[in-house]
Amino acid sequence: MKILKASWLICVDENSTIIKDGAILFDEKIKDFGEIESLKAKYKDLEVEDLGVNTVLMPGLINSHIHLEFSSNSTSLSYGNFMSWLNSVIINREALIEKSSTTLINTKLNEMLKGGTTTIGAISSYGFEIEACTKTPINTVLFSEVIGSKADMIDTLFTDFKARLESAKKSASKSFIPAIAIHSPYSVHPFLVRESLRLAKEENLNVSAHFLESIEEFDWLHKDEGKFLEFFKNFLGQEKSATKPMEFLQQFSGIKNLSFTHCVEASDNDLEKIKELGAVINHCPTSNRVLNNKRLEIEKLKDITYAIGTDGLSSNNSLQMFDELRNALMIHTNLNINELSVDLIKAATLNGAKALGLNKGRIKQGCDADIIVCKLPDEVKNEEELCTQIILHTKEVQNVYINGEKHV
Ligand code: MCF
Ligand code: FE
Repeated sequence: MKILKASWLICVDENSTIIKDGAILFDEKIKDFGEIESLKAKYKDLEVEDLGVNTVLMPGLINSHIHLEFSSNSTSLSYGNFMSWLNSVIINREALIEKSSTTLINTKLNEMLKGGTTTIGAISSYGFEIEACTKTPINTVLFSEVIGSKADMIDTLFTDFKARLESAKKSASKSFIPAIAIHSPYSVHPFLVRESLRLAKEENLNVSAHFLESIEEFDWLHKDEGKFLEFFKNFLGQEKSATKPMEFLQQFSGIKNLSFTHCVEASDNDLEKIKELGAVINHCPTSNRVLNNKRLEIEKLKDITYAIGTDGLSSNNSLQMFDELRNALMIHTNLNINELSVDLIKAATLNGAKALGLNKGRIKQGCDADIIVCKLPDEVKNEEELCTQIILHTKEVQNVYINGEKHV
């Protein structure tokens, strides 16, 4: 067992507790924490490792929504509006997937680890990132994705989805947890939604879905019109949406660990339903900016929990959580920066753990010891500014512990 001591300890709890000269005692779980002097007095025989000046101990970062399969993209996809992006995905998808090798995904995971990410929620359409995810120390919840709305294809699509899920299940472990993603209300046939949710309930699997990220999706789902009408007519000969947003949401009742990604066009009623379902919103600020020029109004969410995801390199220039947090700070201009920073750190740790159903994301007795150490360039005098300064100044972290083991 080990005691680590830093200048600050961010606990991430209901009261946003921050402890000056704080310390944590842990093996694979957190055993105790508090002010260094009280821990020293309690555990006289244990050695203390002082992490140095201007250091911060906090829970590891949880990237609740990422697509590793698109890791080879940098400039191939079009940004600015959702339809251009979608068309560019259709054109470039095969080439991008081809280039996203296990070696490339390994490299990305390693960079993420150095940046303080200790857990990811990875959306998987093909399953070829499984190998890299089972080898990285980063905890992975792997969401096998069901997608497709063509009626004459549903049997094939469902069989393929189940095969991918089964292959993920073969690698299941404490740090690799198979789960289910339903791509979105517009792209998944109601039969596939129903059957994959049935499976999720039977096997008690986490579920995640993209939900109302573009105005085009809103117009199509609510009114059967807009740019999606053209798209569906041309590609699938379909003129009516198969579901309404509320009908889609209703089907998720009874899922324990549930999250919806984006939700920037969700109505007040939709948000009310999301709250009732106990779901978490995965907030991907950069993706929303580049694909849809839209900001999730987090100030309207009130008691809906939101977590932070980078999405994939298909809609971001970085997979680093601290880059994403900096972008979040810059787009939510109507909120007090220091209060927002405290909220964002919680979103990137404890709320991510809620989205993924994990006993992580906070410094509390009994929680998994996923801990990072940030090193600030200089002294922070005001506790109120600590989270802001960390978000502004951290690119790589000093140390990373996952399940009590040191990896950086
Ligand atoms: O979250 C972003 C934007 N919205 C929807 N899908 C994706 C995103 N990044 C990657 N995707 C994937 C999705 O999982 O794109 C594929 C799906 O497999 C094509 S369908 C839009
Ligand atoms: Fe996504």
